[in-house]
Amino acid sequence: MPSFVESNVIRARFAAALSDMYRAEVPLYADLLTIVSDVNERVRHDTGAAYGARLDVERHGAIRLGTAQELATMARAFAVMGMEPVGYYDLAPAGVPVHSTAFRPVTEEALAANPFRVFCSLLRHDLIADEALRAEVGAILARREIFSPEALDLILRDERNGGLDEMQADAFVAALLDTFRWHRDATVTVETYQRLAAQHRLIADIVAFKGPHINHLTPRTLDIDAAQAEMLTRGIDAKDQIEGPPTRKVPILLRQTSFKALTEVVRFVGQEDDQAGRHTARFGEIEQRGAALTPKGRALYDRLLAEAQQGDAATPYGDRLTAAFAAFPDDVNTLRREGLIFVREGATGPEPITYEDFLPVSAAGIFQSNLSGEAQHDYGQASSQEVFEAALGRAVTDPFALYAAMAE
Ligand code: OOG
Ligand code: NI
Repeated sequence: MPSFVESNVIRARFAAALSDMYRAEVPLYADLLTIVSDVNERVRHDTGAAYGARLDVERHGAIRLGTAQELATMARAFAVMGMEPVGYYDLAPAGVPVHSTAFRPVTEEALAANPFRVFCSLLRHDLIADEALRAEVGAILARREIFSPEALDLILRDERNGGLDEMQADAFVAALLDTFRWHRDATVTVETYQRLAAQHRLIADIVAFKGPHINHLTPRTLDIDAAQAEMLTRGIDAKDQIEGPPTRKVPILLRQTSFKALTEVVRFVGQEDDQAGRHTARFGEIEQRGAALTPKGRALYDRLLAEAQQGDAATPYGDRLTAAFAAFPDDVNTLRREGLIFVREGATGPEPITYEDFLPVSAAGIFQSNLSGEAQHDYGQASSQEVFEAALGRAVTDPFALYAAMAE
């Protein structure tokens, strides 16, 4: 009987390897890690609050895939690491031609072992209006294989045998890491790249390269306002608006801020070395996580956020947000009594359950902040969760059901 490496352990190794790779490729990310770890240290010291060891390694990443087949295989690769697709995010209403899910561990035990999660988007070919270009995109993507033969073989072994041994687990981590790597060489000519980018810059990012390079890796901070202030002090080009709810005593959901994408040197097909092309893809982001909201709490959140967004443009957005959220209770007992948050019974009373997912409005803001100058796109409202799930090869898990189970 071979002894298998736990999926939690494979996930932790993969997340660490990805973080090392990204740190080497994107120096800004190393700065973010330093800032976040300093801030977290200070908050822990000042509040005396105990946070599990998961916080020190907590990250989420994001990738964008081109085809249903890539998504289906990626789901199998994540399954090796105990990560399931949770939630459906439709980005089309925000003018981004993708729909997405988040691959993440789902049990309390697995989250405590390592909470690594990946926001994973799939290009919606049906939203490419130009028919000839849509066909070309299909043909370009059909020619690429984003997984190495070793990775495919090890996924299959895991499925057949029910796990991977030590050597196989390490080989799997190394092989899958290659899929997330940045490639300087594009797979298309500069002319094709420009036609793709003219349709939508994100389409060029998804289609013109060998694989779905990881585009950011986000550490979790205990105080995003402090971390944001520290960024500005260090001259980092942060977005001026934090996405999500305002500062509160009891944090809810997710607050995020991101930093401008890097301009990368790339080489298009047929280009000489000295004709370096340019592409912007990879960026930095930090986030603070708060309590998971019940459907009732989420409805209130969505209503107040819309109120702030539609409010008087003469009032600064931050003020509108604070004013709107005055209607959202801000102490654990009231939040619990009114059924707005999920809680578990801890040693010292009710403890909010941490939100482990993403927010489509914030995600759209993150996409947009890295597409400055991109025209507004109107893709209408037709959501297609069924199409996404058919591509995925299974249904996505409902996040509310997971929180409800943890709250029992
Ligand atoms: C993903 C954007 C979404 C977040 O934190 O909401 C995201 C992307 O740009 O590919 O990562
Ligand atoms: Ni993100």
